[in-house]
Amino acid sequence: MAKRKQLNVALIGAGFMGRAHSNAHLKVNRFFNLPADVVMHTIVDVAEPAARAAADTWGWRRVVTDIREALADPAIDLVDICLPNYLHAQAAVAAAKAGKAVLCEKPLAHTLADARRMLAAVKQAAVPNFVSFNYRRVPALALARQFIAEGRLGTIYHIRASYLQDWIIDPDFPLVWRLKKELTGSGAHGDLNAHIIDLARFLVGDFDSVSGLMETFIKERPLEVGRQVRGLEGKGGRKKGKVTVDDATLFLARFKNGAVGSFEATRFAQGRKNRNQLEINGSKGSLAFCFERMNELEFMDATQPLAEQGFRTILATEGVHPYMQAWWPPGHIVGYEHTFVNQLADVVRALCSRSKKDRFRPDFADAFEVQKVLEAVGRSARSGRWVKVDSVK
Ligand code: SOE
Repeated sequence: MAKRKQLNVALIGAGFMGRAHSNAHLKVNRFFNLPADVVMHTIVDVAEPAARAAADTWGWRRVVTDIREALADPAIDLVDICLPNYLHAQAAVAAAKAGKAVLCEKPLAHTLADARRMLAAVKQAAVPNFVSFNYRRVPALALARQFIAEGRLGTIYHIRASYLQDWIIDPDFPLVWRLKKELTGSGAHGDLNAHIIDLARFLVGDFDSVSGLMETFIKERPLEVGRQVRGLEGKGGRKKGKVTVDDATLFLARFKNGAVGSFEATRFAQGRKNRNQLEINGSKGSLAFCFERMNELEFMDATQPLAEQGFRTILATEGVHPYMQAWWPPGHIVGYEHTFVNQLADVVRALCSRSKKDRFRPDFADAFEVQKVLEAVGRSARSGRWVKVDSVK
């Protein structure tokens, strides 16, 4: 039998996202029929116990604490970056220079300058590049995109998107890296608005201009002791430090195709845990989605007879729905972790194909566009003016 193509992966960062991606690497060939096998070759983390624990849990074959060792290994094909935002650029640029394909967690970087550097590096090295805006791989949202591409919504007028969480609402929640500008770039904005900006680009189109406001409700928090590993937890000490990012960012947008939108990201929406939701209204219909019911897409088709019109709920779990052929019988729903597996299946297909139809989006160029929108909103919040996204270079 002919030997199947192997894709050797080095995953960098054994924290929360490292777990989500490890699970994807482990599962992808067990559920998807793909042209290559993913090999969980190397796990990298500066903290050796964390790297060892990840290797034991997920089956990574080799443990290293220095990324340079993984990049120097000619066996490695794909570098998967799951580090805090401020470390993305250094890792991605080095991986590109080493000729590796790069998958990077979102947002692309903590600053526009770093994002630009990363884009230039993958272009110069001509390496395949992918960004983990995983919500594009929610089957119901991929279905939304199909409906829009087929013209089922007609001309799009509005997108109304919000991403609401509440995990830092306690003023004693510690000053974790996600609340320090120099490590994360921005707060709810870069963490959550980045996702809905990417989804808006996926579903509606390119941004023209934005007008935003940002607020920090809790200005000081206990300094963190220890390290976050599993998720978003954290332990605070006695000393306090300054919060240097936004707790909430809201903005209005105009799109190049004439549509308009409103966007809101906050970690202060009591009771909303991971409520990534959007509604899109077009001349022929509307779509609505909420991640807390992620298997469902609401669709209103205004071409139906008036007496039958209204929103209906599509349970996007049939084999005809995007990605669902790989999973379970209809109605056997999928969850958060499946979005990362679906995404990795698309990465593997893109790496094995030269065909345009297998091009993976979003890539670094897409994520740089998201970064420009983030930056434009920040500038607008500071100046109180509308900002053209293309004025951000
Ligand atoms: C924390 O706000 C977080 O884990 C984000 O960093 C992720 O990107 C989002 O998908 C879920 O919430």
